[in-house]
Amino acid sequence: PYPHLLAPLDLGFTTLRNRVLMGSMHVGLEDKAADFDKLAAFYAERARGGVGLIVTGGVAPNIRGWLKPMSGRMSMPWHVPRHRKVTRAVHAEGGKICMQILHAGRYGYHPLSVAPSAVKSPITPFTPRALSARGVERTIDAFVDSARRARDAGYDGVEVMGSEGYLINQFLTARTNRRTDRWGGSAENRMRFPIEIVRRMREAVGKDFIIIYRLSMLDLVDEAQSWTDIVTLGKAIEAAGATIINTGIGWHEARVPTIVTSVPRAAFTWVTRRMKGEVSIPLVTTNRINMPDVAERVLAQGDADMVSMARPLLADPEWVNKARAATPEAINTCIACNQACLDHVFMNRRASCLVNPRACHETELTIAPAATSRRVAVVGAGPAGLAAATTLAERGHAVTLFDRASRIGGQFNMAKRIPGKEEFHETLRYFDHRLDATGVERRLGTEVSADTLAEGGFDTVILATGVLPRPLAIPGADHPKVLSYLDVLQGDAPVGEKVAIIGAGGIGFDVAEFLTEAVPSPTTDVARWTREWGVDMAMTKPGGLMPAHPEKPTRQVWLLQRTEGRPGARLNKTSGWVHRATLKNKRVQMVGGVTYERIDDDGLHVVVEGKPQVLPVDNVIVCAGQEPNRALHDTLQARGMDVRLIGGADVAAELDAKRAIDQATRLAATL
Ligand code: MDE
Ligand code: FAD
Ligand code: SF4
Repeated sequence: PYPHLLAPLDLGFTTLRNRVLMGSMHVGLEDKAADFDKLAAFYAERARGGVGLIVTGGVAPNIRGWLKPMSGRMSMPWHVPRHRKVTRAVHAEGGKICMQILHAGRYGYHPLSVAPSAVKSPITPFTPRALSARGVERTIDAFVDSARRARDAGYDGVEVMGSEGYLINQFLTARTNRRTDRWGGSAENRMRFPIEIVRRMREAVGKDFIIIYRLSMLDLVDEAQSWTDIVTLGKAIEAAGATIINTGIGWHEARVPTIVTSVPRAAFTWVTRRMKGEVSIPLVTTNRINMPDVAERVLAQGDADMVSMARPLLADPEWVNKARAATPEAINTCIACNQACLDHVFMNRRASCLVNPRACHETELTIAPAATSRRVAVVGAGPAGLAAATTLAERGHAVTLFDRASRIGGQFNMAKRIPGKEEFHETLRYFDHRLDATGVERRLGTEVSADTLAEGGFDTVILATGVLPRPLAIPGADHPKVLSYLDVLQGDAPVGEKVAIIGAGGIGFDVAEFLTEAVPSPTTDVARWTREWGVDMAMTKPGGLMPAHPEKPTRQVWLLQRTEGRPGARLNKTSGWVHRATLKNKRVQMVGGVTYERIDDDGLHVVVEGKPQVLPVDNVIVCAGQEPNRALHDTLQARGMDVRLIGGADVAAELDAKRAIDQATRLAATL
């Protein structure tokens, strides 16, 4: 299976076992020496899973290069030994690993940050100090010194982080480099910094050490590098001694999404493709590649020599082994939600994975065979019930899974219908496979009562019965034009041309996208999607941006909330801005501080900023929160049964599959 993906890659002095590079991810375990046993276990599990080459999360070459105060760095003798734990663990599993050297420059979230010029970024509060000419030299030395120490620590190589808007990128563009010395002023001068880093690094580490350079191939910001300059830089980096060139897409401050779930699969491999033939060392492509067929296609069509995947290996450490075994259906697919990985890292929390709570918790959350087998009933086949049932069965318990619906998935069956959330299908495909693989007995289309459960002879009942939508309590709430999101997303109720949505939480936003986007959505088509977001595939101008051409909204929608302020402020950190921009493009009126008066034939009567208004809508859709559905709990407990609550049935909190799956897995790991 997958002949291109699984082919070894000969680098001359060493050979990688396949074409999968695990992309750099800061997971929150790299900053303290005390966390390195956990970090080693995390990487070892991925090496055991067959990955060709791992790249660590970014390590700073000096204090000024910190991402945040006390970030991990590699600049002192005592930084080396802790990394040996990681390299030994990976090598013991037959893997290879490179340490990424990342200098944050003006993205450093601390007052000591430096950059080519004192230009603040729009997404950090600190203005960097401009490096002196000596400071530039010292920074290059720090990169080289880090690489030397990485070699001492047993790494097979390093990756020089030259993209995503970090320090090296800041040197490369007029946007951030206003210098007039030999490090700025002309494109050639601006390129000197990374070229010198790679050249001196190669001299210092010798020939048989991997140097990956992550080249920013599409900046997606203004005043960026032109394609001609990027090619010139790529060639110079090769000449300076790099072994592999990896692709970087978009600065962090770019306003085009690059990795969230609504970005099409393999949406940017055409960028790497443009570099093919310009350099002769292997090229790695990246972004939103998450399944073997996608990776194989990208390589077979010649876009690159390797694929980088980061989050997909959080979701499933066995990804490569499963591809090799030709069982892609067994892969726990990354749905690109960012909820447990990037969102956590941006909030200074340890990363994990929504679909795999063991990620980065390998030593703490272990799934071992149970001492004694129990008979367990799991009621509800939503994410919580599915995670609990399969984990319990894997441990040797006899599990019966009930749902009143005729199919598994619970609310994920609604989520997967939202344009841009097509990936949610994959989680249900995975669980469908895993239910069979672990031997869970399915009893679908079965409304469960306390009697059925009492008579079933179960030792334990796990209630994963989810949530009930909170009803609306205003005059006219029973008007025929009022629908709940269930009516729309589950019941396919017809919806008119003009719609008001009450409640602008995650579900309100999703419903607004559902009502205004065409089907199939641009997420299924790279060309439509790039046009919609203003990405110029011809790369005519530096940065690769062109005017955005949003597709026409299919309805006129008002998205309303009672709370003052801008709707969507509480959406997730790294994806919320994409949802807000999407609805803005669809001309959805987003209004905060709304008082709802009543609903009648004329529409929805509201008061905004003290002024009464009538929104002349055909339908009002209620997305006003949810309550736990625990109807069975008290009766079962009164009968003396061992009953547990998980997921939405325990705490109802809108978009919370992360909590649901985590809680279910942890409970199932200990029963
Ligand atoms: P926000 O609310 O979106 O923006 C704040 C305000 O700034 C404005 N803004 C801009 N104005 C002009 N030009 C721009 N380019 C620009 N960008 C933002 C906004 O409009 C807004 O103004 P307002 O509307 O309020 O008037 O920003 P936020 O502070 O909530 O955060 C935004 C994010 C940083 C989360 C963000 O933009 C991010 O989601 N971007 C995409 C990131 C991404 O997906 N990158 C690709 C891969 S991830 C990766 O490679 C590695 C990640 C590791 C972590 S670090 C680990 C360490 O501990 C990255 C750390 C990055 C530090 C900046
Ligand atoms: P549910 O998924 O609600 O499952 C409960 C199941 O129990 C149902 O299948 C129901 O039929 C069954 N059941 C109930 N009572 C009985 C009974 N008596 N007998 C038999 N069966 C019964 N979350 C995120 O984290 N990220 C997202 O991006 C996201 N997007 C979403 C988009 C939409 C449109 C919606 C509606 C939800 C979204 N969610 C998202 C929320 C997520 O789906 C829920 O957090 C999650 O489904 C909760 O899982 P659960 O297993 O607790 O409950
Ligand atoms: Fe992928 Fe979501 Fe898991 Fe992150 S949390 S690895 S985006 S599935």
